[in-house]
Amino acid sequence: MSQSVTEQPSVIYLKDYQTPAFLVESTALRFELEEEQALVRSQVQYTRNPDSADRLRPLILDGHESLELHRLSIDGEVLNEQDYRRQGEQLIISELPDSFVLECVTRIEPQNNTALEGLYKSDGMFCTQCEAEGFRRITFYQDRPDVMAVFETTVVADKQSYPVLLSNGNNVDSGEEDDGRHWVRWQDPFPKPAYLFALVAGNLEFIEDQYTTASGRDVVLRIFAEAKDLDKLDHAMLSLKRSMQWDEQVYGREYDLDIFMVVAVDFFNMGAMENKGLNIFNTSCVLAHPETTVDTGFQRVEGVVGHEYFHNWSGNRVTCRDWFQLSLKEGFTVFRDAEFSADMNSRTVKRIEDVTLLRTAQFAEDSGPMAHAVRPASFIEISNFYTLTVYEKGAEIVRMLHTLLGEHKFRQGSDLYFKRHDGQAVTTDDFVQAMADVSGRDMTRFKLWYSQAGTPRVAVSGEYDAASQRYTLHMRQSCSPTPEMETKQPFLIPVAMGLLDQHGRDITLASGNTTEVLELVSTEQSFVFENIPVEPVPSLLRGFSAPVKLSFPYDQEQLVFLMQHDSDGFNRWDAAQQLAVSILQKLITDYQQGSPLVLDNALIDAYRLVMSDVSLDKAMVAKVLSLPSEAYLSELSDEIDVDAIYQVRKFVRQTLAKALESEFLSLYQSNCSGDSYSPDAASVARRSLKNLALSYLMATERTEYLALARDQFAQADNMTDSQAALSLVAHSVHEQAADELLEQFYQRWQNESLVVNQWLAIQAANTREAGLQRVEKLLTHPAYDASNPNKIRSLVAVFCAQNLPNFHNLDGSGYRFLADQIIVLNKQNPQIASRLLTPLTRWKQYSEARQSLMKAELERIGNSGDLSKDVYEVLSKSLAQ
Ligand code: B3K
Ligand code: ZN
Repeated sequence: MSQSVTEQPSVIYLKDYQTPAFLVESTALRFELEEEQALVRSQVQYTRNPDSADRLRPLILDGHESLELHRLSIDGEVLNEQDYRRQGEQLIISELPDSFVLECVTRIEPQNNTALEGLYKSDGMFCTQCEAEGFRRITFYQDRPDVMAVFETTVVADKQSYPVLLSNGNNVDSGEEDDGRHWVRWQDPFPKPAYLFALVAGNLEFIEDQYTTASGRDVVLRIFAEAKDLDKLDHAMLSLKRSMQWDEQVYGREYDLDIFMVVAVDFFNMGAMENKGLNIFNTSCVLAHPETTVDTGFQRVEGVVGHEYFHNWSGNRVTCRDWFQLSLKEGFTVFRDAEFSADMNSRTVKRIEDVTLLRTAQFAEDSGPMAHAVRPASFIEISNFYTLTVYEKGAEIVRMLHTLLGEHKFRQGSDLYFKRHDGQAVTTDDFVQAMADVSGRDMTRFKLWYSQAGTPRVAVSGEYDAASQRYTLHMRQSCSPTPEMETKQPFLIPVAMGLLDQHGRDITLASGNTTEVLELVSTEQSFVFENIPVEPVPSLLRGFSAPVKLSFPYDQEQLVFLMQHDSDGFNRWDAAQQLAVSILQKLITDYQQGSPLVLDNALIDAYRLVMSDVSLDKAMVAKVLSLPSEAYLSELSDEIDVDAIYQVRKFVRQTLAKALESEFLSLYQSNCSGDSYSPDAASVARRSLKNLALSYLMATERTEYLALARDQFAQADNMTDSQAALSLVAHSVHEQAADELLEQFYQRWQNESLVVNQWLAIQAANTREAGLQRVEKLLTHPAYDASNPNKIRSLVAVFCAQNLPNFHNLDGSGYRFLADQIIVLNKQNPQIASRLLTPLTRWKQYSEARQSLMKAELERIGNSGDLSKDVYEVLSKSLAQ
């Protein structure tokens, strides 16, 4: 469905939810796959829903306008055109019996499906993506998550071209036909909504393993990919087995089918999809090999495999009633995968990474035109709500419940939730109710986290009275207005905290603990601590216990003190961040006023301290020594001054590099190792520190370090070291060397699509002048494919999000380029088009000159013709600011 910017789009409201008029007992599907079409026959057993008050309600089926309807019959009787109505995306049938079988034959063209939703082709293989509303591109159905059915699926295709035919559940039968075609039948005994349906047909190979569940059931594990990628599946298999075991140990959840399959596909709109028993993955989230994959890639595979696997319970066995409840499964599952990754690697580092993402991207979303509650009240296109707010902030809500209840009660709550709702489609209220029931707590105020958008601010001050040995923390919370919500009620904010004495030791608090969780529930509140012998330094929001912007008037000395002594690893890192942010922000003001830039020695001294602190783990050191990103500095600015942020950050990096050159060199040397590659946490940490040191050495612009980087590039036996060196040289002042290495790298890896994506991304991020021309040239390079989302993300999205000086060029060329891309993608792949809009939606935060350039491009997109619902929604909300 497409609309012009002036047409009224239909907005869907949570308050309008109605139970479905009919329930589905069973769904049988038959797919005849051919090169020019697919014929889909569905036979669905419907019964009128006893919970639906109106017994005369018609059956309303969803069906995309691209569906060609060939036949519709009820209990074997063919319907004529006057027996039903096709209206927009719906097919409506009235006057139905209470129970009947509806048979429907549709014709679709997967080979022309460029939106990559429903049934489409990726590199010659058929695959599906049905969440959220892709099933309606396959057949007419009640395509909503609260309609759950058992599925039987028969797939028929040419045997030579498509030897592997997969669907959900267990393989129950198969056979051959005379004409070279074959078929396989799958049955999934667990009732599921249509969004969890999956089908794959292709020329695939697989690796196989097995897992015995805690109760002794054997499960076959298969991971499928094209033959050339078969050597890149071991890490995913290991991650899968670890996930299965972790979910048994931590949540008491076992796998429930006899087989669990994962398929890697190259054309995919997002990371992966948790279809029951048949997960489909973007190759970027499943393939891993030391020679072609960087350390963060290995960790991403582990995290995403875990995430999709954990959905089997948090998402599939217990699913969402409607799409407003998306965070029910996504927030909970992100929390689960984060804890899994924390248990497999460094807990503190994982937390630092997640909070960094939240503070940069989610906080920006929460203060922009698309700001929405974790459980939104309305949407135009649900695909636009697979956001950092629903996922990451949603996970923070679950983490807060965990903090408030404690490990043991939280587990009881989760057990109750799964037991009470197994096989049901439920709401975030149901989830919180299970936690309320096991803890006896009233969660009314807590639930505001689901319904109120915006990032709360918490301003804290401390007051010490030596005579009475009393320390008081005064807190004040507020939350800025967001679209459609002017005023907010106070949130329940759990503030985990401790107090440090003059030696940096934790003071034991009245509870007998050194960390306490304060519950801030009103606008203003004070917390009193008795028997505090000296004026303490408070350590606040330990482990980032709530998704808020907390401020305390620390001076530099106190921040350095916390950096050295805080028993909470996250807060040690955060103190360093706060120190760096305050110094950078002051320099940004100096730059804007034309004052000379001079770096405060406090930062240099703090860095030196960290480098010599042997108690810290290497990954932590690397995190502490990384300056806050341009994106984070932008998020913290009232008006984003692109040039100042870019120049100041570069100046600070260079000054640190020169001041600490010998320290960085010895850090580099002491972390080089002759050991063969392993993606374990300690080795990853060592490489991250080594490559961070190399990045500072390269920032000095001295030629001897170019030689060092070139050596590393030439000798590396793994992609992490090779790519780190390439990216540093490519972004350096040594242009000739940059070109040489980029060429060598391409020659070597041109047949590895995922490596080529990295090669594109490195060039897209290059801030040297004429960045746009380089990107435009790459658009026509054989390495690029404008229909593959991974390529678009690597080149276009990276340029627009990470190449500040070039994208924000004051001649407007960067903005124009992005708008041109969106206008094309709006027709081809609306989901990707709408995602790409993000940098332009922030137009209000820039200088007037940039504002008008960005706004003009948004308007040009609006006037470019039929807009998809996806683009329409983001565009109209952006322009309405
Ligand atoms: N549930 C899918 C997301 C589907 C997005 C569709 N637009 C992946 C995940 O969160 O696990
Ligand atoms: Zn998910």
